[in-house]
Amino acid sequence: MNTENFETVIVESDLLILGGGMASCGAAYEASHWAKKHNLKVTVVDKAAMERSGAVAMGLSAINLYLGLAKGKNTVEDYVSYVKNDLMGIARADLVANIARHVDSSVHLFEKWGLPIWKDEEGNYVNEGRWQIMIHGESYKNIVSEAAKSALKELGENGKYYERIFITEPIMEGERCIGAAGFSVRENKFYIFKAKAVLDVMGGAVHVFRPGSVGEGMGRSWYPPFNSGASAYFTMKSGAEMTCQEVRFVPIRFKDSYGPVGAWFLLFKAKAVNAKGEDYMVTRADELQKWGPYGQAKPTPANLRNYLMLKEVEEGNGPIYMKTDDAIRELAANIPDEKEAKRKLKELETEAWEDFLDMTISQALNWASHNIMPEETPSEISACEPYFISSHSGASGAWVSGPADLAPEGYHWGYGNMTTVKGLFAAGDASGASSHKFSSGSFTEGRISGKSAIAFIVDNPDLPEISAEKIEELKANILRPLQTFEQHKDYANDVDVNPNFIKPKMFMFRLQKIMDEYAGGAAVGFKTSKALLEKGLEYLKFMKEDSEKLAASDLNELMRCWENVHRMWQAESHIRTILFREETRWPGYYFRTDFPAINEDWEVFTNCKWDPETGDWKMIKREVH
Ligand code: SFD
Ligand code: AMP
Repeated sequence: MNTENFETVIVESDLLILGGGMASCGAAYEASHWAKKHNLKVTVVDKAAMERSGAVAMGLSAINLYLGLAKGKNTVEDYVSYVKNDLMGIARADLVANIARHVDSSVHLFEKWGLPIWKDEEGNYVNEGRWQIMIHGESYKNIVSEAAKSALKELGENGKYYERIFITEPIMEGERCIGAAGFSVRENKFYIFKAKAVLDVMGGAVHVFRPGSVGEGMGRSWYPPFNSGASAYFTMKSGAEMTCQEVRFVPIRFKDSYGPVGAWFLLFKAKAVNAKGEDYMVTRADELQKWGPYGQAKPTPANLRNYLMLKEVEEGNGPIYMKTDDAIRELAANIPDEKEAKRKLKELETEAWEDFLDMTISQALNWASHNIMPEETPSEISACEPYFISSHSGASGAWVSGPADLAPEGYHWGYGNMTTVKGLFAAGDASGASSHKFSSGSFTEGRISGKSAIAFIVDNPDLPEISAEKIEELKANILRPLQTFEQHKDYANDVDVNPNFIKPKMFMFRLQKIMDEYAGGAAVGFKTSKALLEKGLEYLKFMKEDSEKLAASDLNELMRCWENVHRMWQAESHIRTILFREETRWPGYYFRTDFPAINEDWEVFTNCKWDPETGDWKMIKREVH
């Protein structure tokens, strides 16, 4: 593709929201309200179409964070202690509490906008577990994005959203973030977005590690492969301090199609067993003692539940099964009336299928194509490849300022959810150390950040300039893979094998191989060590050099090139942080064979920061208050 005919489009805004997912929708909704009062512009940019973009694209079957504060069901303190235990002590209580105290109102908004929430006979929400409520959520994202777009439209000319624009790079003026550069994935257009404040909400990172689904299954994953590390790249490249970059999330999922397990464990009360029919949570309970106070926490932290299962697999006791059949039978067993029992059974079967049809359609297809009827046949479950997602049970992301009234010394620098870079905010999967926010909490954190970013803009009303020279430099660099391909494509007769360049797919395979084998991926049972990590870093250095030679034959491949550069940065910060933390704290997420135990001295946040001036990485310990 010729890059000479690319138009440069410059968009000026006050608040720039990058990404169109749950946190973005919350931010757009809330910021529009405050922007109207101050006559400010709000712009949202999504690489996809907001109606079905991000992790909620396929829908969800539960809202995993709802406290029910008004009904006195739970307290914010209960939630904070649940999250801290689940993350083995490593969580920012101020951030978690801030989201928890506001999340119920977001859920009530979803309902008002038309999201069907399950109700019991008294009209109360139906809980899946203590914090989770059931929804008929196939259209969850359509509903939420419609509300966000309506809020932007209320601003008239001051409210805009751009879809199918891939954000590639941050734009800085000294130590302040003043915008972003990207390109359309449909038209020959290069974009510069200028802004007074920027909110990074581009989701988590998928496909950094080699997935279980390879070959014909490639592209299937639990979290969307379209969330490819742009959030972390953006904050790191801006020079922002990151936290918990070692805390990946390894979900247990229905094998190969990635169906989530929450509804099965919590709503249906199913058990997971090894091939001999043993419940490893019972038979291996003693092994929890080794993991400090967290081994005794209730519920058992997600990573420790994983760990016990991984031990079974390691000892050759697989396959591991979710006993869907027993669960359904037991739930219908105590109903004396035969007709009523039959009706209940049918209802449970429907709910079982809806759980996946609402959220992970491939899992329902898997059942259908393997003649599985959940009421009769148990299903295999397994540990997935690692994901970077701080809104669930991982924690990686930007280190952000906490709320003025809750944040202790050192956790607060003026504007809530601002990163350590002036004018750059982060929320949802982009902000770290505030796990278990899920869809509702990410939307809520987006609201908090949107409001706070508007306050920043009111205090910093100047719109910084970006020089024409800078714009041309960004454009040339971002479009370079198209030129590289054009220049060398005829050298070889196979576009995938050419000594002058590397295609993004091959680049991704190489990255995934390094991460899987050296950084404790699924293939090596999530185990790693100093020696392996250092070797991995050595290979990543070569990858960084080769990234200069990425080549793209069209706009879609250009996006793939940059997605993989983003993944590579996530990978490097991950390896560096695992290396820094000399202990094993989350044995079911990754295991340091050279430091195989939890160590009190490491009950700290391990942060990192890339220096845009020198290109050096700095590793930092921060206290857990
Ligand atoms: O059970 C760029 N999640 C669940 N949350 C729940 O509340 N209940 C559930 O039942 C959940 N389950 C679940 C969940 C996710 C998935 C995939 C499944 C099941 C199958 C988690 C939530 O979905 C998640 O916490 C939030 O969505 C996180 O919100 P946010 O805003 O941080 O991320 P996003 O929604 O994925 O949006 C990201 C956006 O960024 C865009 N983007 N835009 C421009 N340029 C780039 N370079 C970009 N890169 C990405 C995306 O297009 C998107 O708009 S259960 O299994 O846990
Ligand atoms: P998942 O489907 O695994 O994403 O989980 C959905 C929700 O249920 C999350 O809040 C999990 O933390 C929670 N959850 C899943 N499995 C269990 C379990 N066995 N015990 C306690 N909580 C769980």
